Amino acid sequence: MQALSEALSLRGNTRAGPLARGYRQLAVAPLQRRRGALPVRAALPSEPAPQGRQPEQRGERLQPKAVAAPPSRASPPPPAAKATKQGPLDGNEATARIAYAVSDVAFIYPITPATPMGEFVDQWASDKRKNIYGNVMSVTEMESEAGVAGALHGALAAGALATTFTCSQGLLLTIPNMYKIAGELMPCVLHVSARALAGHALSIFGDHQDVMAVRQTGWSMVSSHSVQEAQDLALVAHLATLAGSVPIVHFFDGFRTSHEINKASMIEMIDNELIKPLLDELAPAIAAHHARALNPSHPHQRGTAQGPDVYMQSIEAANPFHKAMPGIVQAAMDKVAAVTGRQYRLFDYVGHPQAEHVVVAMGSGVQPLEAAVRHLSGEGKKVGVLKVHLFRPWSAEHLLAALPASARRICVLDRTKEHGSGGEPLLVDVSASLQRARRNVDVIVGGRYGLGSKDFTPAMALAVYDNLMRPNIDDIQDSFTVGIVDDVTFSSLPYGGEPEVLPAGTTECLFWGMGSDGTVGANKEAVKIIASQEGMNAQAYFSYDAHKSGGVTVSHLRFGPHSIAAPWLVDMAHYVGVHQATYWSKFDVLAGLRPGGTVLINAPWKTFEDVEAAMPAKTKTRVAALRPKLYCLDAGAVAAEAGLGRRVNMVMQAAFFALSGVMDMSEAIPLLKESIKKAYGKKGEKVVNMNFAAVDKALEHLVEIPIPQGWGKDVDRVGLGEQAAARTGSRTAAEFLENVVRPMLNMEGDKLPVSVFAPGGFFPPGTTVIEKRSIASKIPAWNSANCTQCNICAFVCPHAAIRPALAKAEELAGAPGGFSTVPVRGGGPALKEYQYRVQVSPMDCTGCELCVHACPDNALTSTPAAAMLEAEAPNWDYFLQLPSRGELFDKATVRGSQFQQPLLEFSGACEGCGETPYVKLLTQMFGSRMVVANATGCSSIWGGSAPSNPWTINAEGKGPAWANSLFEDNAQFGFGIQLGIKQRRDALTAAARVVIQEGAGTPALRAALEEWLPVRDSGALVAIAAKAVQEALAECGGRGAGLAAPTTASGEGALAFLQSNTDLLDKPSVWIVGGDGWAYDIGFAGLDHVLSTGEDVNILVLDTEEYSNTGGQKSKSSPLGSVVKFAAGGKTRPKKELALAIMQCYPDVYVASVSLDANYNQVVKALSEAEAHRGPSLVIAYAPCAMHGIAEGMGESAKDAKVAVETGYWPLFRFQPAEKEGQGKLTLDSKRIKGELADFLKMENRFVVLQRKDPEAASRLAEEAQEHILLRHERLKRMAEEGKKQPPPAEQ
Ligand SMILES: Cc1ncc(C[n+]2csc(CCOP(=O)(O)OP(=O)(O)O)c2C)c(N)n1
Ligand code: SF4
Ligand code: SF4
Repeated sequence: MQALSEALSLRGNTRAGPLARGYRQLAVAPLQRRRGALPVRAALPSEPAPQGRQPEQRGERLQPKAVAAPPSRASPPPPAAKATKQGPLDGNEATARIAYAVSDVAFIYPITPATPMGEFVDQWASDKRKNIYGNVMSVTEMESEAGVAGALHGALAAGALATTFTCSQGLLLTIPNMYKIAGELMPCVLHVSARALAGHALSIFGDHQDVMAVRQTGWSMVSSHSVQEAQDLALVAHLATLAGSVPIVHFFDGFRTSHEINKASMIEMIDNELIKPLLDELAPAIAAHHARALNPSHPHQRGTAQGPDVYMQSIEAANPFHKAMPGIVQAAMDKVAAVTGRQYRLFDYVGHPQAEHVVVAMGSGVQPLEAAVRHLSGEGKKVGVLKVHLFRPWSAEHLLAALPASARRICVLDRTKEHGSGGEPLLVDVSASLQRARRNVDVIVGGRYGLGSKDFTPAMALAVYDNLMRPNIDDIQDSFTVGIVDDVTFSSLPYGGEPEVLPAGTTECLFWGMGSDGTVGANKEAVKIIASQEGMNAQAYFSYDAHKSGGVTVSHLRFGPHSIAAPWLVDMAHYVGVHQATYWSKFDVLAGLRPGGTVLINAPWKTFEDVEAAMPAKTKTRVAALRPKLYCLDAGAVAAEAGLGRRVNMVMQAAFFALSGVMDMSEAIPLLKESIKKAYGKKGEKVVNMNFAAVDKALEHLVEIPIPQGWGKDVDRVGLGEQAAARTGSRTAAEFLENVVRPMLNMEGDKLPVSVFAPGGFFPPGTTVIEKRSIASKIPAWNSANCTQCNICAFVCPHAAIRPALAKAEELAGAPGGFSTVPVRGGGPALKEYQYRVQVSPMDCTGCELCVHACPDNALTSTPAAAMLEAEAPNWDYFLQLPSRGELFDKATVRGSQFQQPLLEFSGACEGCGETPYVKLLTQMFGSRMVVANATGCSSIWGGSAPSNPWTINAEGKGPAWANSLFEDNAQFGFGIQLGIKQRRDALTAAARVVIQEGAGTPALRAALEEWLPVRDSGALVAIAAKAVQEALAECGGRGAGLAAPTTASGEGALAFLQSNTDLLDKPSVWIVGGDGWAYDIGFAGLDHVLSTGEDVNILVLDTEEYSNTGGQKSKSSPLGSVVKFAAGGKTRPKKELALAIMQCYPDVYVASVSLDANYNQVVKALSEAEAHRGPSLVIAYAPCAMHGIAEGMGESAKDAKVAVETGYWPLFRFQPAEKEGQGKLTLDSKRIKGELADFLKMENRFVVLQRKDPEAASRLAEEAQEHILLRHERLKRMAEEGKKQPPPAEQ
């Protein structure tokens, strides 16, 4: 094994030693009750409060609880476990169950990975589930986390038992109110799936940056390290906050704990029946909370302004409450232990009782450390790990009591980074505690790990101990990193191979799936099925790439007879499932396979030659070395035959059960079918039966592929698949693409060293050009005979994967044979010499079929991908070499726009996404001078998930400059960009005038500047004049020294300034782009403000009518009666009329409501008018989304969009402001209403679901909506009539 690892350079050295690969049982000090701990009763008041108690009124003070003496290290064994239900669940659900059970009110807002907690409580509330007080929780979604925090503060002030869930940027928005809530000593728990913060980049993944950013707010902070703890300590937090009247942040690691499904023997759900008595004991505390509430019958004032005389004393007055919290939290831990048998302490120590080397950490990272401790103890090392459960208030006494007296060398691990600090927070706290207690140790060092969910494994944990155990104390590295290669500041610790630390009998599996193929869902079900077996434990974790759909998913599954505490990725799998045949040739899918493991590939291959033909060199090396058992199964064919399209999940899952031997197939099949019923029952019997058929057929198609004897000596040949992947047509910096982008795309980004990344997080444009995802099963084939050359196919394509080509006869001489063309239609003599063709990029097409359905002439046919890939790949490569002929056409027409190079291509959006065509069109109209401020949302994810940058450049190197600031501040961010540009261009104008006045430069330059000055602010006219100035400046020789401002006194100074700022001669077109969640909710205040300023910015709202990026939650744009997340029972309030509101408030704002699929011309017109308007513009664009559940699929979304407009559901109009208020003109482009709203509602699942679930509510809401639509239409008609009476608006 070791030799093999070295040969493959995969895992480095595996630890030597006789015990190195075995699972070691560590002799841990017996769990003992700590002497001196506060008796539970004393900490948790048990006396009922007197009726009508009004402490403030009677001059009573809120009393802090007694402080617990620090415990000694001796503890008695935990009490026996009480019977509770077991269940495989993830950290979010485990936490939400407790929060729901013990709270009456929740305010929610979506943010990954905390969103599911909000979704759970919303669902349970809509199911009318009762909490332990017999109440249904009141759940309200707010417009942002700032709103959540304000509402939470209010509910607490009113005496409610209120809670919330959030993380990352959301947690940051709550900070101002966190201070208030803590300052007012309110009992409350905020549950956090801890996540990274957006700095140089956004990251939805886990670390402790967000919770560390609130450690100063005065909230207590409780850290859970596993799914089990997330549940248990959630309860501890709720109990302790009530007992101590200090609010508590309860946090656990985002994704690793929040999304890990785990059923170890210890995952036991605490029944409400067990919780109830604990809360009963706290009745006096709850009564006190009620008594302190704002109430006119016993009023008091809070939140006053205080002067220097008393402000400080008032702060210090709260000291006793905070000092009491450690004792109170421990007491709550003891209470929970009494009912569950699971005993926690503020600091839990695991390891040798006389350990010399101790690591301190918190979060899921403690589990690899424990594994390392077990491993090293097997080698006789005296090591240990101190796990922090209570981070705030920091209790030095408890820390010192838990730390073995023998500890001489201490390492503190932080899962956060504080640039510029003397050390990360946990390190600082531990160091200060030891120093202040004069506790002598030889060394304390700190290290960082796991940022943004970087995997932290036992091998890395061993490296941390190795560092600590270096013979020479001076060699111990401080402020190190582990898990990366830092070749810039050389902070990283080297680490070796993974030790075998899992319990005997644990089976590990990896599944490579595609975003939309159902693999992740199937694995979630598989883990539940396995875990439901007596004596079986299972764990599942999922990693994803950045694409919205069609991206790579890797599922990591473990199961076995013992509990599994392993929060790190599988890298020695017994089973690897490759659910997409192309992955076999694209990724190093066998990198995580153990020798002799089983591999199942979803492919039609029947022989080893078939398999080999698609094997890249790396896979050949691995197959030769690992000699896996290979199987193929044409799951695509089985799924298609069963009517399931490309959802191969059930087929592959059935085969997994058969091959993994996890259980007998006679047991597995009924369980699988049961899970199918549960998963698809809502979709009807037909879908259930289709999945049954897929399961039944799966094993018939399973083919074992023996590896021929002696095969594998010649492993250097490059497989066909690799050749295909190498065909890139790259147009951006080749080195960066090869050294950074490609490894990241190949899922090998973890191996990249620090030195390849530009500090600041900048990425070059156009990197998606090398992705070549090849995810389409069918690709459109062009029939030139039917084609009328309208270019609508290109217009609607979300991925810029189909484009019109124009070529001169002489250029066609070298074209591939299949590059057939026809004479171009129309355009007069200028186009006479050109031939026309519609060209598809087969490897970038997603097979959504939008173009096929949009083609009015039946000139496109969906054709099996294999044939199209072969035929069209050379044609596409040839097409890319042809020059762009955009200048021959008017950009502001549907047809002409599509001859312009799209500067947004091959994004990671879902197949058929309705957002991208708008933005792609924008780039075709204004791309070479566009600056985009993009709100966080789908558009920032499909538009900017490293390394995939779909924003690209033209042949001159010009293209949209794109940036994402945050979700909530996008309007202000774009506004700032606009003002910055304006200020700099004003300076340019001043310099131009000085050059002219002073006679600087050449006469040609001055003439060019004279031409430029009057048109400088016209995007349409300035380009030619700007080019002339630029050429004339180049003729002047010399180069400006980059002066910050022109020296107006000097013509030469002004000339130098012009020369160094030529990139501002063109007029940048500033676009502020985002979704409805941003525009209607969290960013509305900013949007409103920016529109009120009169500045020349353009705002495009991609209105999917829900928060699509976080999974489809309600926004104020969501329509009446739609079933969206956070409105599980159907939305009962109408959609906010944003366009009407803005027209009403700000008559100088250009406003349009558009729908690309319903009226191509109107969109082009609206975007042109918006851009030309010298003031603010707002374009609200209807964007069909995969979340809408379009019955006929996203390929038919245009049909829905048309019916939406016809029925008046989505009106089309444009409001052109006039110089004089009241003279603006509204053009109603959807003049007549045809048909009824019901015609539209039945086309989409978001409405149909309610019709099924609650027909009475559905028809009532539909009636209301119909009425609203008719009234709105009449209102728009009236406004349009009014507009007609006005004089025509002044030329802009
Ligand atoms: C302050 C903050 N809260 C929550 C989030 C999580 N978040 C990211 S995108 C998004 C939804 C975006 O919805 P929308 O604006 O409608 O755009 P769409 O995804 O539909 O295009 C949310 C809630 C965040 N990034 N920042
Ligand atoms: S099928 Fe979809 S992705 Fe492919 S070319 Fe047509 S519209 Fe574009
Ligand atoms: S808007 Fe909808 S269709 Fe588009 S990427 Fe987002 S989830 Fe997918």
